Amino acid sequence: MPKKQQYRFCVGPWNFSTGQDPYGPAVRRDESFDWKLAQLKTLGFDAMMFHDDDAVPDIDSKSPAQVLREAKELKKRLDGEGIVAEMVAPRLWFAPQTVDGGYTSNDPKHRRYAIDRSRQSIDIANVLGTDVLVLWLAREGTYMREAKSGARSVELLVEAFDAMLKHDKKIRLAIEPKPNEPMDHAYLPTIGHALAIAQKTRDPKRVGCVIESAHAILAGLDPADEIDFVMSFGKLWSLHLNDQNGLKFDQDKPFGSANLRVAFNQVRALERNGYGKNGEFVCFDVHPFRTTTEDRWLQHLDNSRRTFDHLVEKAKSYPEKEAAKLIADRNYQDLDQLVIEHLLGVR
Ligand code: GLO
Ligand code: MG
Repeated sequence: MPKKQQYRFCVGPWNFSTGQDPYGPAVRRDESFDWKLAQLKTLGFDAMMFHDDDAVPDIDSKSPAQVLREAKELKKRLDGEGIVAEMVAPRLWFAPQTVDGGYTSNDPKHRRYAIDRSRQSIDIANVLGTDVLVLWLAREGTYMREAKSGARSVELLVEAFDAMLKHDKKIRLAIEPKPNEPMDHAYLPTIGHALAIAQKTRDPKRVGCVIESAHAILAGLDPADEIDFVMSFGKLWSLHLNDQNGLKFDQDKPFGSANLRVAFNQVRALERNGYGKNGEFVCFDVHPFRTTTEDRWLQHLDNSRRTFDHLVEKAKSYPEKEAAKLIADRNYQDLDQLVIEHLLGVR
């Protein structure tokens, strides 16, 4: 019997952000990791996402043995709080070695660094009890296209993914596509690109995706269509829900904050494809507004989860029969209004 669909929620430590941006410093106090961890259960979250250096701070200054020791200590703390590690992601965009990208850097030493660090992230994932390695390919692109060969970069990405798949027979690579920022153009901008490159690796069935709503919107796509598309391949292994007001910098607004209808359609797509039935989590990659004061700075997480829950109810109570009749009559004019009035709660 298929499992009942139910949602479990997840967030990363970076989502408790202090409000620093390129134009100004932090506006909220920073809190300890333990404090962040302790908030999760009270907010109704069951899991945490980890960059490798969230799990083991100052990771590059530590020996492999020390890194694993600290990962084991973290696992104990997570168990103590009843929190699961959802994924580990190598944070390859901070280090001096990855200024020009990691896997696609023109410098072989830097490519080696990126691959070694990714393999170490897999070891950390093993200790933390997750088989998902998230790859947000932040700097795998260029500021100007003449700086790298696009064709060679595809080969280099495949080489890097193959090295990770070879390192561990169980690990699944979940690529998180984003079209731009920090780079002018990224090499894997959409879910279609991620699925296509998976086919070139040594084990395509272990290369899948994470969708982030804002990233799809930045690519000019509808995140609900991206969800339907990747789920028809059985490859949506994680999800970063948030919102984005058009083609700007990556805003990471609370889920549903900019476009409730687009958010509703994402939830409908998750419902219709049974997201969560294989243990996948709903993660919110959201940040508080910079104007948010310290006493309200968990609200973006609570609000995103509440909006999600309400939209699940809206998806379940959507007047399917009435909609089907309008679709059969090709009466999309009234279908449009049906959706609007359903969301407004007046019908
Ligand atoms: C930034 C990304 C980022 C990733 C995270 C996990 O645009 O969304 O938040 O999701 O670093 O790798
Ligand atoms: Mg994200």
